[in-house]
Amino acid sequence: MDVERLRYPIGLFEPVTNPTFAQRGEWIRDIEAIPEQVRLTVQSLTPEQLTTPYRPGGWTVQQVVHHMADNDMNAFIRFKRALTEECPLAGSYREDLWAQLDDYNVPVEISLVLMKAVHDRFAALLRSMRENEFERSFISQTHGSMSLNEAVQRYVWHGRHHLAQLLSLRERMGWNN
Ligand code: NI
Repeated sequence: MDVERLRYPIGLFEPVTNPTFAQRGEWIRDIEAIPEQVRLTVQSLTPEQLTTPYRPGGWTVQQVVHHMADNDMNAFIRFKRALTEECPLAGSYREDLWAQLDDYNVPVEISLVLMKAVHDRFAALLRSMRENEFERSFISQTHGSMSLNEAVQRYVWHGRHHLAQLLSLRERMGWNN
């Protein structure tokens, strides 16, 4: 299997331009479900399995889980700033360097709890939003102007994307624990 397929098991992000109420409801349910799915995927892994790269040259399982929590926190802050400020310039973060910092050595359990908490807060916020609020936007330093409609979809894609990397590794390695 080629490396790009291992890296992007669900493909690249492709936003829906004018999502329906039903589509958005599905994304919110995904946001609520993903932390538990990640938990089920990694909670029984051994220390050796947790330090296995999900692809050659890629992050380990443990780094992927900590990265997911870091990304969720950043995304939640960007989102809330756009709801309360006029098109703010969103902060960036060096995910490659964050993954090298020492807090990535704490047990994955800590990020599983963190991820669940951020996702539940995010889902509650999304359920409270009026249609026109999804038109609000922020400036991403990597993607330019981004509406909250798109930001929600990116958030869901990001969770599914990394979950699929972990599931694909489990399957390739034949881990049954
Ligand atoms: Ni990521």
